[in-house]
Amino acid sequence: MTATTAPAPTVVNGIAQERRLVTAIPGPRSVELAARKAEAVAPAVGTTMPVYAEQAGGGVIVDVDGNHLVDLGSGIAVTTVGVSDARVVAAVQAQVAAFTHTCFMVTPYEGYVAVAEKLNALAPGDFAKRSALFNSGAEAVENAVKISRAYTGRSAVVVFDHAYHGRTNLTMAMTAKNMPYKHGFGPFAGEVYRAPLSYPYRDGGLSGADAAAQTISMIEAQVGAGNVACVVIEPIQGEGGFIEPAEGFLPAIQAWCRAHGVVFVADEVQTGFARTGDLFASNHEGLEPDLLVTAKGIAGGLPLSAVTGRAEIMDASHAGGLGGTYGGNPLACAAALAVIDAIESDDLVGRAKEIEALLGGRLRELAARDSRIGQVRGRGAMIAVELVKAGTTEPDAALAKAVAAAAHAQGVVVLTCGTYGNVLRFLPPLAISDALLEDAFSVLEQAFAGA
Ligand code: PLZ
Repeated sequence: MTATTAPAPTVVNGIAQERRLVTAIPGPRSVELAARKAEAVAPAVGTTMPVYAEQAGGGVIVDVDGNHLVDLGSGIAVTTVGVSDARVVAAVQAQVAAFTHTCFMVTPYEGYVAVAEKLNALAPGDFAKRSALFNSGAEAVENAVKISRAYTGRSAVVVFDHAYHGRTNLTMAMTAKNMPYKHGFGPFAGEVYRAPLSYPYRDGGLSGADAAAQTISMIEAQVGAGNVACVVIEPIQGEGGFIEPAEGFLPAIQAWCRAHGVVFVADEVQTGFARTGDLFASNHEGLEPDLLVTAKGIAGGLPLSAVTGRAEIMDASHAGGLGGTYGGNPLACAAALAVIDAIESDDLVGRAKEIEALLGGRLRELAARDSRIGQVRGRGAMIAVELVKAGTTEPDAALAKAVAAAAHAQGVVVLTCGTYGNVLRFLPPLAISDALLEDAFSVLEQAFAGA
């Protein structure tokens, strides 16, 4: 275990940074709300835990029954700076009092421009850049495809096995997994082609170069380089199971894109903003994506997403061709500016590395004694374990479900993912204390022992 440099506060946003259960999970008020949900909300909108939030701060979510839950999910990698960080709250409060909305396409405002300037400065690559702002990750991915098509005059989009890019029609086509994302919702947008991904745990440990050669040969044979507008890839796949391609895979794909006039798009919706121990996961192997797609961690929970890219590519779409009523909403921009400041001033990139050492270290110790943990992987505060039937590589989704359920019952919010549903993933807020992480790990350890 590594020592943390600064002592973590024991109270954040008025909330004690400790796990504390005062009722069964879910408690009676949550049960009541779940009954109302069943009547009022479309059942297709699922919930990981039937526990209703009332307040949150740091690494703790307090439910309507007064239970303090340890947050290892960050609302799916969103509250990177901590739930309800005071600086983000203050920035949004000031903005909401000034004006809530004018629409940037009608009477613009400084916050949007300032966020674009920050993104252009922070995105990898020493070249002129521009940004456009949207609301959700899926919307930004769609816009990256529009921008790539307008620039190249080509239509094909190449995506990967295990990819996740969203739930809109085009992004459903780009997402790999049928259930629950696509089943019955087609027909899907055309001109989307799926290529093999480097997946070291399951591809026999192909080198990055060999895996890339396979992928490139598939693209050239089945799509044709001259038809490809863009290749869209998550540098570490999120929903697909926190899959890190073998070293060299991503640079080889980027180099092929460059050589063939194909726009290389990094979908960093889940990996972005310090999560992986770099500001962007692309930094890890020195990638310089032509277009970088960000969302989630950018604005501390307010809906904001962006496409940031090479000026000549971003400039190719006609005036008025990109936008939307709420894209770059002033509240979300105020939050994003505060988040970016907090990432810098709190050295959250460094904190993500400490979390990797602590949680990744503990999980590796556990994996050494439990052969149901096939692999521990991920970087920074984006760590996962892929679970298998002991002594095999056969995915064990039931085990992932059982461990998650046992952790939930003890007040630890954990998420599952993976094409085979057999991956437990950990995405704590970077503001979480070591003490909370240690406590959550001991709950997980017991959950494994009991499953
Ligand atoms: N690209 C890489 O991870 C969102 C999806 C949760 P939106 N991932 C969480 C769910 O079940 O809906 C995601 C992502 C990557 C795009 C998206 C889409 O982002 O903001 O959910 O549209």
